[in-house]
Amino acid sequence: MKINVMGLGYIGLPTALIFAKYGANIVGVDISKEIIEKLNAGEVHIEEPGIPAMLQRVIDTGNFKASLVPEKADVFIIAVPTPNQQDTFKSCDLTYVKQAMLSILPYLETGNTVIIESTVSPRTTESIIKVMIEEAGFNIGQDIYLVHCPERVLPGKILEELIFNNRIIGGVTEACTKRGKEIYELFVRGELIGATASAAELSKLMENTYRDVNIALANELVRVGDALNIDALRVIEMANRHPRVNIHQPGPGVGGHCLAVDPYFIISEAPEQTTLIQAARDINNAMPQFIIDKVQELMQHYQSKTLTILGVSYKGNTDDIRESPAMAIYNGLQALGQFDIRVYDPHVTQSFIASNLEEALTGSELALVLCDHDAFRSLLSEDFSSMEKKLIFDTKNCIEITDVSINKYNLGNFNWSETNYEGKYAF
Ligand code: SAJ
Repeated sequence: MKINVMGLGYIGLPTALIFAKYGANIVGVDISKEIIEKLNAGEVHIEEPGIPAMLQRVIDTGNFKASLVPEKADVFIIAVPTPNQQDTFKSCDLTYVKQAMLSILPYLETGNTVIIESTVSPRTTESIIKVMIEEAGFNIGQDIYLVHCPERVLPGKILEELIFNNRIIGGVTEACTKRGKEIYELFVRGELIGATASAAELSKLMENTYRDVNIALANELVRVGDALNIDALRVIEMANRHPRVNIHQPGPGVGGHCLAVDPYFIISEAPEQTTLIQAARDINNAMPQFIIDKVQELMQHYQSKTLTILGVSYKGNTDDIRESPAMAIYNGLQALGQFDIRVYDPHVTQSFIASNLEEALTGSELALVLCDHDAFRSLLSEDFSSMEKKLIFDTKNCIEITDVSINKYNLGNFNWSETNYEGKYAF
């Protein structure tokens, strides 16, 4: 089986490599010359466990090559980004999907399968992609098989989840679904769930929306606890011991290219029916400002000027800063012009990031933890010894230090008043 994978980013590259590992002949296509050259030289441009070794392996076996242009093949998989548009409801931007489709049309032949893995608005495959292929002279379900097979893997665990997660195979016709299943059977060990393309699109979007709404509930609980002087973290811990309750973890906001993006694809198609989804987005979007306000209070209380941000990626153990709430907090604090701000992140390479933790913390008066990287979880009290004031504000509740010489505030159970009746976290 020969496959063209269009788009070699966080999803396209692992997908291409895993198909190659299981014996398919892969041409990975991307519009970036730099990415193509790097990959063909065995170098990876994204951070994801297991990918560098797998790339080397499939280059050695001759099952993978990267190219700027597609080739004739049996299967064409589209895994390009679909960012939000700048319109009222931040709807789905199909520019890259359409470009990828146009670039494969000259290579399409009867019997080929086209698979859309990119996240798209409900009904896109049927009403836009199908029409593009039909206009090129093909019948869907007879000449060309068209399938929406949404990616649902968790960054950080992509290779494992690609194999073991259940996979939705949304065919435009039953024949399309059947063909889609035959393709993914090559490596998927989870169930291959047959569906219509439209139901597959909405399922993918609702999965991320479910998580976004539940995180919003946790973040709202933090604000309630803050207003009522109650430890929200303890509330979450206890409530989650009920057999049917699973409150998610609060944090400095929701980032990444999925949870902070996908709910808008539903909102834009059904604005009047999505009041809850819209409210959740607003709550999560407001978290960076909530953190900035708390940092200002802390800095004022301790009469401090210098602070160190620990972590700027959108979540732990990734270099991805897309839609990162930590970046919004960094920029917001910078814009205040009141503080001397240092930044340290072992995963992200940017000019404003200090080269090591000690350099970032020496002389600092507050360590503001915005990411739960493993490298931060394992920090010891000694790691903070060069600070001018030993103060930590942990918005991810991941630092486990209990040393009494370090003042640690957690998001969810800090108490900013002098009259904290539990006395635990009062200034
Ligand atoms: N977050 C919280 N509290 C939580 C969980 C997450 O604040 O309890 C934050 C994270 O810090 C991060 C954001 O939410 O900023 C998103 O992180 P995530 O780990 O929930 O998800 P993603 O965006 O890395 O990956 C999601 C996954 N979707 C689901 O779990 C339903 C993944 O399976 C999808 O494939 C991926 O989106 C995608 O590509 O759509």
